[in-house]
Amino acid sequence: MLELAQDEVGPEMTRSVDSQMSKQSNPLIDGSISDLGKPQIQYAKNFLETSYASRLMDRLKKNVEWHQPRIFIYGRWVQSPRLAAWYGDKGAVYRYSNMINEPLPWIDELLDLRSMVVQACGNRFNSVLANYYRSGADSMGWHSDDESELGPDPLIASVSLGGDRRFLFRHRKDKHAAKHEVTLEHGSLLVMDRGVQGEWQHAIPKTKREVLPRINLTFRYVEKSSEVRAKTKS
Ligand SMILES: O=C(O)CCC(=O)C(=O)O
Repeated sequence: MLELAQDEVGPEMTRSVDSQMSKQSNPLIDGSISDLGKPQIQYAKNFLETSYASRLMDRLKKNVEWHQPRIFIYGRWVQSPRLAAWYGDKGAVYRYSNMINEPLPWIDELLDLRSMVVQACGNRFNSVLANYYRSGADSMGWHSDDESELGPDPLIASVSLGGDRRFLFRHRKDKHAAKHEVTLEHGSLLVMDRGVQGEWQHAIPKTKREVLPRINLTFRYVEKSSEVRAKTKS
């Protein structure tokens, strides 16, 4: 594990995981989306203390190995409209948009955050996709996190840092179903419970508004059998 340099970290970064989280006894609250049915989306606005979230954002900007992947969508290869990085346990290989992502070894900042998220959700995670939206021109197209290596019914936990962005949901099949929207704020945690990916797609649209840069971290569990399958196919 990387050692955090004391002078860069500040006192709060060295405190226990518990003290970085919101003081609520259960930091997850039901979010504003009530008619997705069960399962639910849960949103904790103040999951991280604001000052901790700000320092974490600065450190992740510097310490994550950001790159701009080429992704295959609508039948062609294009530059992804954001920076990204995939971290996880050895062997947590993740394929999406026709890319095979070998995990980078965990860095301390992400391990600490994973502990907090595990504690809040009671779910195990062996990997995290980091996305860096440099401005309102960066975005994430409609998709579900439904790759086979995530298992049939994954729970996804998503931490947001930096500028607010709109997070949209639309039903996968029912085009007439209402769309839903949550504003993802600095230091928040959004949990998409089991079943959501099968029914709904989500997206971060581009915006012309002045928005601050944003980092999003989606914690996932990549199943072992699929890791092996991914390796033998490649
Ligand atoms: O940036 C976000 O909040 C969304 C990220 C996302 O949809 C994903 O990683 O699958």
